[in-house]
Amino acid sequence: MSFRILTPQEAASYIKNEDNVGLSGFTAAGTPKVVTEALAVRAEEEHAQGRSFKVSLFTGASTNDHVDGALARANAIDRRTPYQSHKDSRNAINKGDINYFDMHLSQLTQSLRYGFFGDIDVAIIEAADVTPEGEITLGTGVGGAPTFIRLAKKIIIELNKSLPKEIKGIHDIYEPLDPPLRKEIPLYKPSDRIGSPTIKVDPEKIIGIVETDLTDNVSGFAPVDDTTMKIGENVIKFLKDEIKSGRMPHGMLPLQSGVGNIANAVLGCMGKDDEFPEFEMYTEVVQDAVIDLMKQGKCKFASTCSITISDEVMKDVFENIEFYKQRLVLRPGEISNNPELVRRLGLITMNTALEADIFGNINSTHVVGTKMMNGIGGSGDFTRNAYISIFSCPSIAKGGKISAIVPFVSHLDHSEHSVSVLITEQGIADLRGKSPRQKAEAIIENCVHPDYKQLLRDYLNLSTNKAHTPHNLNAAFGFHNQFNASGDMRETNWADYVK
Ligand code: 0RQ
Repeated sequence: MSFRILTPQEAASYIKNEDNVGLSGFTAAGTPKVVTEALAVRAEEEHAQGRSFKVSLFTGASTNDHVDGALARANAIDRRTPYQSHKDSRNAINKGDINYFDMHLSQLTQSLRYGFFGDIDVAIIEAADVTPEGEITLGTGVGGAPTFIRLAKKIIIELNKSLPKEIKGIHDIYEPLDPPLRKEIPLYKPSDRIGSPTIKVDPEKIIGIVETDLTDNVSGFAPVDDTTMKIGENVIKFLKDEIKSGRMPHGMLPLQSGVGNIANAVLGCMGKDDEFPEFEMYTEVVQDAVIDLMKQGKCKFASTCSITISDEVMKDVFENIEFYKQRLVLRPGEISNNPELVRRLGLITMNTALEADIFGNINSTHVVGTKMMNGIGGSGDFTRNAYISIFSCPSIAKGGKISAIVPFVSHLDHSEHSVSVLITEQGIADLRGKSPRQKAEAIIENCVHPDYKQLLRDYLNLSTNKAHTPHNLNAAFGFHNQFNASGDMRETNWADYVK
């Protein structure tokens, strides 16, 4: 059948107040760009007439300014899951205007298939191509698109002319059966293909096509500075020691890397180190640094959910798409982040902590215990099931007023049981095989900033009784209380807590 060409405004008019809307993509990659802008305008018009208009938004991960930015500014989001990282949606979440529930990315689509959050009314899908028979070739990110497309009552396609049709073949679409019928997912190495390059859907469900040529417009990274460089070097040192000591089978296991400046810097350091071996990745996001590593021949293959790269690097990928199709596969988030596969493949996972405590617990999400930053994203999917799980972060934030390492995390995302190694620019704390007291000593001596070492050594001695985990529960949030009171954790005085 031939599809109607719609304007973004016409497409947005099919979306109703209180609808559940699913969007393709993962990060800015593969995420729709024009219909949500029109939806934001429509919401503002409805609000001006005194009518309520909000939708619930389900995505693969974070999105772009056209989605979380525009819809948050228009106060058009009711529920939001599983991950966001836009400053406007973050502010709306923390004000209570958006009901955000933070989920492990791999779990969203199964939860939707079981109906935990209601039906998917509309799916907005960015595509490189769609045939009259309803065969869709996605763009640079997959996320939850296969499930959103199958469950949605109506589908709007954003056909993006900036995507080459030759991208077809880079995707590997596989949706597992749900429990109790699920079988083993038959993937044994990062480059295995187990699904289909396209998604087939009843063309009757496609209500129309909106044409666009907007690019993903992924923002660049902060240049590598002294701190991120040292973190990168420490991660590489740790991994090279593992190889030398024979604790890393087959030379190197597949790597997973989180998103952001630190992750990009760590990967950049791998490229500069001639002794670092060739490797493969099984990850959810490929950033600019990975494309460089592929060109160098250092990264042999990457399985991912999205290619989240700057427009300049994307141009190179599109111009040499056949080269990259041999080295990249794009999978749904449910497969890129699948715990069964993470455990089977033996991933080395590298994620960033917002805050860690001296016992190895990690807070990835909450600023000073209460304000949402982004969300847990895929970090839990990977960390809990890793062969070795590494967390890294700068030892201090906000010019030293915040120690990223505290007595007790103010929110817990990854418990000490799932964290193998903590790395800052100060050094490496290998936590494997250590008791809580031994972990605390390793973290304080190797990872904590000099300004905070003595304060944390003193904290360990505040424990009121002999205990396996020597906390003083009155003082456990002393750093946070001090930050809230004076804006500088260095001014913490333990005497205030042990009077
Ligand atoms: O604030 O931007 O105002 O300067 O937090 O910190 O050091 O630039 O690190 O950009 O890599 O983000 C954990 C948020 C780190 C991210 C987090 C302030 C600091 C700065 C950012 P400014 P950095 P990054 C794969 C895996 C969870 C999801 C995940 C994240 C800002 O990595 O969201 O891992 N992870 N997904 O100043 C208060 C502290 C702080 C602090 C830093 N202790 N207290 N503020 N900051 N430490 C990706 C996906 O799942 C898609």
